[in-house]
Amino acid sequence: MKRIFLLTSIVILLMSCTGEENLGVDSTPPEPPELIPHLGDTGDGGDEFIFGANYYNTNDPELEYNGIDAVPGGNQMQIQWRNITDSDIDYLNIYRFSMQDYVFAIDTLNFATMIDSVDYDNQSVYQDVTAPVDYNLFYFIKAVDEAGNSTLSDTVGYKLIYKPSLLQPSYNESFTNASNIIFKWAGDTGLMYRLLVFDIDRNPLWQWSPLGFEPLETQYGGPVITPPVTLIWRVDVFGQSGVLYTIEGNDYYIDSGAESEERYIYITE
Ligand SMILES: [Ca+2]
Ligand SMILES: [Ca+2]
Repeated sequence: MKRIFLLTSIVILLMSCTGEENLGVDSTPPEPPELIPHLGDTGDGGDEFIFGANYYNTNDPELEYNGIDAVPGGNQMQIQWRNITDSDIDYLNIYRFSMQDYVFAIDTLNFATMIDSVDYDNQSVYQDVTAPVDYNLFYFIKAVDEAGNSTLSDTVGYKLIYKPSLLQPSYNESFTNASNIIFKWAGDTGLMYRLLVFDIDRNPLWQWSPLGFEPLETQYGGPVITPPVTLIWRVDVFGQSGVLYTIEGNDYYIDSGAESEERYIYITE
């Protein structure tokens, strides 16, 4: 009895294999891509180098795996997803909607805008260069395989606010002593700011996080620097965080922020 069952199983297995090969058509849709919510920001974990703290480092995709976030420089939104396991992905469609677009109980695809379609080359990041400032923005993607099967991802959200304007030091300014540097910027939408100073390899050297109502100016207070050294600095701003929106029964806690342009400082002998 056992043997008959085994044989039958093998025959069925063989039949199903040849059946698929003869058809030659892939009817398996991709696994749903997993978008990464906003996990953190550069400098989270504080000024001390604490093992295991989140030192999100902006230009290293390995380290800056922090999900949806503002981008330094222009008004752009970065979205990120975990590696897609399917080996036959052809392209990705990128969708966006705001809370203003959202219509209750209507299929998301009816009010979301497809903002781009990109060839898939194993990338796990996309930058939306058309993201409007001061809107709660939600993103999802559609992965389409070579046979045309498609699957939607989950949804993530973030809100870009207005960027701080850097006032001083000016572009590429030189100093002989880092403690002579006065950082100064302007901004009016932030609940908190974070001045970030990196070395040329983008290791965080020093940070300072004043609240929005405090003077947005400080002297360099990081580790002693022996010239010649090139520093990179920028200012991140944070607005309200964890604001709850419910979309189609799912709760989203939306953070907000922006990242200034980056400037170089030369410490010379
Ligand atoms: Ca497939
Ligand atoms: Ca950030």
